[in-house]
Amino acid sequence: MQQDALLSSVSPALTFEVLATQGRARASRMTLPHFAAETPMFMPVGTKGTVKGLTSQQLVDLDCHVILGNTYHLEERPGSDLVSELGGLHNFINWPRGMLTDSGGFQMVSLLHLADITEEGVQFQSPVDGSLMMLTPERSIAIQNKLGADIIMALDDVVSSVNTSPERFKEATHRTTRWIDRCIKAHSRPNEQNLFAIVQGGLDENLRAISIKELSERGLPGYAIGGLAGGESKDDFWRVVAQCTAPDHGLPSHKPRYVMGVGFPLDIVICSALGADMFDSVYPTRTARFGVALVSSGVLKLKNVSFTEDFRPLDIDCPCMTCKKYTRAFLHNLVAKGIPFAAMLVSLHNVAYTQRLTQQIRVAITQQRFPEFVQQFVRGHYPAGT
Ligand code: PRF
Ligand code: ZN
Repeated sequence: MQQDALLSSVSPALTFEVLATQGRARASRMTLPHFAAETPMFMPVGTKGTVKGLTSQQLVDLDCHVILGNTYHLEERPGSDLVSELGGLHNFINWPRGMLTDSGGFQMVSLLHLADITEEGVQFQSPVDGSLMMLTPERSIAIQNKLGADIIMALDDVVSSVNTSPERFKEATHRTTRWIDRCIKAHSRPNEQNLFAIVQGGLDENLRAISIKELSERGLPGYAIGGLAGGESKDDFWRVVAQCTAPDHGLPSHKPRYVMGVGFPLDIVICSALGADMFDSVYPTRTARFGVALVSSGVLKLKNVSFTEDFRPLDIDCPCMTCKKYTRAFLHNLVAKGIPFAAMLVSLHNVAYTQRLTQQIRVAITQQRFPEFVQQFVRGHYPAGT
């Protein structure tokens, strides 16, 4: 049955329709060139063109709607020219659904610690061969235009939300606005790819307000909330997300809102309650490689000897292949021996868990029982007295 949208926006390559709301939370459909995605949604990260440990088919089977690629890692190897010659990133990695590429600056700053940021762009030294690479707004967009993802991200000036001076936050906020205009000008495929802007401003309410206002005026198909999930307190994190999603003076409510770098289940639930629609993080797959499984009571650290004779699945209610076929005892044995197959099996389960969580959120909002869902989720994770 076709539902009428409560709020909607139409851009050349993206249609966003809010189908149900409860409080600030919303369940929406976001139609992209390669897929009609449902939100709130979690997007697994495939930094170098693959979500570590999982095949494209497994990601389709887990009902992932959009996955992430990264400009810097793909440009470094195999290079956007080669990917473009092979028909774009979708063809190259054989992924039929939605794809989003991040602009690259954040990864250089956060992972490499070798970045030098100026008005021109972000310069950094390749950890592979020491060569210098300069990522300007124009270059980031040119690379992303060649990769061909459904959603491309603006180059933003990202600074850590902790241990940064007020002057640097101010500079980064205004520079991000100046760079969005260079990104918009450089974007050569607005009918096929959607450029999202990224709100910055650290934990400062005034800077965030300026960033929200200036970026919203650009009328882009969607908006991201950046500069969070980097070690600030939960109170600060949720306060800034709440400001960015506020009905008054927040980001446009008829457009998708994406909180970058969020993958902890609790954060996905709370940010959805605050009105965010999209999330991404390496957390489910990275934590799987450390032998940590996500379950309704929190996490299972599979290295723990208590699992030696535990013949239950990771999660009795989980329909994933790992839970259908393998016991905790078997997984513990693989993890304890450092066998890579363990990482694959636990990654599969963790992505399944995260996808199921967002699906449950969407259904709960649609059925107008999201507050009860949040209560039940929190009770599962934090039993009385803990
Ligand atoms: N900017 C970009 N990518 C990101 C972030 C950001 O602020 C975050 C949050 N710190 C995760 N990924 N471009
Ligand atoms: Zn499972």
